[in-house]
Amino acid sequence: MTAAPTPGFIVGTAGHIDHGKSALVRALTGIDPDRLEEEKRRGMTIDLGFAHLDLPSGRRVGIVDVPGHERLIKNMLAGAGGLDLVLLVVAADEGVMPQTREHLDILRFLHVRAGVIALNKVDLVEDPAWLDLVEEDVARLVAGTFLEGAPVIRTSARTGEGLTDLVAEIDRRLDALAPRPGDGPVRLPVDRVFAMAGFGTVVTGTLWSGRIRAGETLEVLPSGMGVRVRQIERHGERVEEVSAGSRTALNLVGVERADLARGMVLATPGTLRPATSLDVHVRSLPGAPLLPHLSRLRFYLGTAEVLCRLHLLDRDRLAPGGEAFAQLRCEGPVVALRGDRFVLRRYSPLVTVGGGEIVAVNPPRRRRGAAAAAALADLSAADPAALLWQAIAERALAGATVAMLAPVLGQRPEVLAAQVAPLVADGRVHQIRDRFFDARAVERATERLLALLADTHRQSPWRIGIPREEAKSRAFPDGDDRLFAAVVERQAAAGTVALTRGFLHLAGHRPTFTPPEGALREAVVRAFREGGFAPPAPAEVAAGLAEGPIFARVLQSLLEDGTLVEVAPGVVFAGGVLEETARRVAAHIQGAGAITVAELRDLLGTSRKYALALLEYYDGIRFTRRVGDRRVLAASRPAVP
Ligand SMILES: Nc1nc2c(ncn2[C@@H]2O[C@H](COP(=O)(O)OP(=O)(O)OP(=O)(O)O)[C@@H](O)[C@H]2O)c(=O)[nH]1
Ligand SMILES: [Mg+2]
Repeated sequence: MTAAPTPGFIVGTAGHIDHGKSALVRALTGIDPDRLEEEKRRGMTIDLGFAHLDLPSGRRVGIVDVPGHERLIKNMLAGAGGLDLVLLVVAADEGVMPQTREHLDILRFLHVRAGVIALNKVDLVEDPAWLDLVEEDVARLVAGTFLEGAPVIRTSARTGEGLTDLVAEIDRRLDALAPRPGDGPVRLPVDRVFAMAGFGTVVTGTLWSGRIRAGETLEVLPSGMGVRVRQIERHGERVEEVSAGSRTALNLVGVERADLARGMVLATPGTLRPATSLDVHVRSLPGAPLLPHLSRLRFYLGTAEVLCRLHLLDRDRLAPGGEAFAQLRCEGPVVALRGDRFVLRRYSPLVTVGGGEIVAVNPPRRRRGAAAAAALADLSAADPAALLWQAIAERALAGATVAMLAPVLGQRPEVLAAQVAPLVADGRVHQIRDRFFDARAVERATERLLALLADTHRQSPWRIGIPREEAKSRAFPDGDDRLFAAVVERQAAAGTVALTRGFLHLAGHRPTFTPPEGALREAVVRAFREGGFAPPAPAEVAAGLAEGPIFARVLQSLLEDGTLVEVAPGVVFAGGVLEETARRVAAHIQGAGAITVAELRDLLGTSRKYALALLEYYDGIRFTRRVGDRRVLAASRPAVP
């Protein structure tokens, strides 16, 4: 086994049909990229072809050869996604042609970083002035693009002229390129799937990021199916591990050929999530038609093609050459990450109309308007820490673990754990066990809680406060329970709130009563006390004393502070009476071993209705325990129920 391979580079061809892309690949590598029988018969490339090239520096690069035919742009797009450097081929006899332009447009949208231009078939041109003219044309074409200033090498795939220079220039340009990230999650858009006799299913693709080791389990997206990598091939050689920037063939276990197709993505499990809605920045080509809001377009990302609609946010149409923040609503799942580049083509006729960059994956629906576009612009400018903070903020009071954030941000959980630490340290994010919360959201909710308590005290000074659970659901809707507990604890420690009989209240608050309320409280308590073991129904008490809201208020206050206890709906005992019955129940059970409803009825000289309500109440608070139709004392009963 060798040491971990360094990330590699992929060189791709581009250019008009018949300009000699495949011929150049063959001349440079000795490998014919046109592998299909139909391609050989028709003398044109139909689908992607692959080869590899050893450069003078000693590095071996993967080569992707694309078709030039205008009807095969879809295949070209599947190959263009993973390129580091493009070899733009322009036939010297024909010069710049429509797909020379269209391929260049696509490569610009995809942010291909570097390139070399081959002015090919120079053996067919005798007039050097013509070559100069074509070269000027090419210079005009690439002016203002990533190919401006790129070397133009005059070549002939037929005679071999210029090929040494071409190889040297490719090598030199790659020297200047930073390698792809090898430490990110695995991401491999599938470009080919086939079954090999006695070998099972094989997929090929360009590894965009991360590294894959033999034996590892990957996830197929969008289906989410798990697959194991049995064997890895890189440039036709078996290896134990591949890194980003490699043409890769994987022999997979646990999957049928029919379960896989071009357009799918293999990824580190849990790091990517299919989406149908995307926040994007789009740009339309100067020569494109006007694109109205809701235009139906074809969306290309990686090796995938999906239909979508363009939801313009701050305008009704995108003018040719214009740019805008927008949403794409896709008709099928796409596997995308922030920062990915994509291409848009018209549904019909099939022409490239634009492209752009993903700003957010599965974003909330945005109401159209300038504010939505401005929010998207801010989001697009945010740095990784700000994005992480925002992803946490979007989870509001429910909070998120790094494992939950990983697919949202397309990062490994351990990378996110490192990124979140400074946010916790500087107080922007609260951590409770393994969950993270936006400090601003917690702050707002805490203020809401204090305001809610103050409000309640003002409106209902006779109440102790608000039941803890009700306070949570009103001030911390959908909030994490541990977060709420932590906030209450912190506020209690700071002396702002307190908990009494399960009611949350501001620390200084005590229930207060108006003189009529105070008088009524005494009268109501007296009525229930006098009822003893057969207390009156609340409605009867009300009828004798005071009807209406004042009675309801006073009764509630007596129930909340425990002066009265509602043992069953409509059955209310005075607290002291209840203690007396409990003492009698306990004494009876200790003497007789158990108590029945009839025994308690006789013991209290009351009716069966009260005896039953009392015993069920004692069962409920786990003072007694029911065994058949008798009650015994519960093992760990409250001292005084
Ligand atoms: N004379 C001459 N012919 C060439 C040269 N390069 C390619 N050809 C011929 O041009 C024709 C097209 O070459 P390909 O390599 O298939 O062209 P391509 O760009 O790959 O075409 P597509 O893949 O269909 O877009 C073939 O007949 C080649 O033999 C060259 O440098 N000189
Ligand atoms: Mg070809």
